[in-house]
Amino acid sequence: MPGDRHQAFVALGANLEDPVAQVRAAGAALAGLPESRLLCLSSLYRTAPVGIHGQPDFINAVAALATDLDPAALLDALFSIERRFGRRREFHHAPRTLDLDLLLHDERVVDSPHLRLPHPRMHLRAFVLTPLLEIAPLCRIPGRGSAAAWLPAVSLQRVEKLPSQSR
Ligand code: PH2
Ligand code: MG
Ligand code: MG
Repeated sequence: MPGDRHQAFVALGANLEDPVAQVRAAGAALAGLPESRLLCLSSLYRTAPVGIHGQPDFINAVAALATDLDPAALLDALFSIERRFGRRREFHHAPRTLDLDLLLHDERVVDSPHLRLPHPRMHLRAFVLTPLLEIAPLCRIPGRGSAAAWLPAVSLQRVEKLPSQSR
């Protein structure tokens, strides 16, 4: 089967221009990644912005992929989807039509200027942990242990699951 070499998790986020539609369409785009299969897409969540002020709520989700792509190739493919969705990198944390973040690639630990794995802030973000744990309740983050153990630390971050008809 294509994509059976590795398992990867990707965070999806958007807070501009009908973000629910953006995240749904991004899920479909992930299903079209080369040498990969979309295993699962979480529910969509409406979430309060974290680390930034004065921006609209985000819509977030997490996808599980089986992939033959190495982390660098997968990251390139994610950037090219972001570009297709009109993402412009105006400034750090600018509002975005679509943000795709590589969270985990097997149990790999990578610390390069272009890519850090696991994603260095994933364990501190309810908008990542909640959808991740929905689809992978036993997920472990290399160097940080069980993802579920970090949830109490982020319980003040607002995360609201959208009813399935609006997904
Ligand atoms: N992404 C960020 C910063 N803050 N907050 C929420 N709720 N959702 C995000 O996707 C998000 C954020 C940087 O990429
Ligand atoms: Mg991000
Ligand atoms: Mg990003």
